[in-house]
Amino acid sequence: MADEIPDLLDSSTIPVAEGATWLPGWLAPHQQRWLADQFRAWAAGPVPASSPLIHGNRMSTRMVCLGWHWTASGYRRDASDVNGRRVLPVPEWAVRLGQAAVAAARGTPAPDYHPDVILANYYSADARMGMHQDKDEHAHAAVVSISIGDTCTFRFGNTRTRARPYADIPLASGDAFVFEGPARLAYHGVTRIHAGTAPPGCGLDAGRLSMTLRMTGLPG
Ligand SMILES: O=C(O)CCC(=O)C(=O)O
Repeated sequence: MADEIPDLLDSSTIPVAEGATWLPGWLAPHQQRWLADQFRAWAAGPVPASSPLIHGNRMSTRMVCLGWHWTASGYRRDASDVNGRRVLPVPEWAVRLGQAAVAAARGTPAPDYHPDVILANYYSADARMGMHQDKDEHAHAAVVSISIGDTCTFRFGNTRTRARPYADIPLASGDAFVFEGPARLAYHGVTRIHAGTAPPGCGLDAGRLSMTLRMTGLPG
């Protein structure tokens, strides 16, 4: 991946809100394929993909965590709700990938960005993610989301309420989305997966994979 990270400043950017930027077509097909292969390797263990419980209900995505294991009660090192094993570390290439995405969104290098957790979610055609804020982190640093496979409708809202105003964004395979600063605590979710839209060669035949990079602000 070292030489495969997209050029920092060579991608189109679409501002969605102050601090929120959509990077359509940011990753080439061979990069998407490579990331999909990484996900399959992560899902083989030590901690397999699982659907975390939220308020007694299972999420409809299948999640693999790196760096820290996420549960509805916060981040921990061991996947106590799955098999008790420690999750894999965040690979160095993923830190550089995150820095490249933040740099592309800002239009300036982002050496300050050091993601220490990846939440990778696989969505089958009927999976969704309800509107929520990412507020389990103790740091206010950027969230980077990368999409592979079927296009989804990604709803990106405001910081006050799950309701309007929001924008419905068709995140497609290879797109990245970065939110930070005034947009960091905006409510967001995935309202629909558009089955059959995964482009040939992206590494997924069906469904959608998202990789979300964050800084927890927790002591290493
Ligand atoms: O799948 C996505 O793009 C969004 C994931 C998400 O909202 C999250 O992990 O908090």
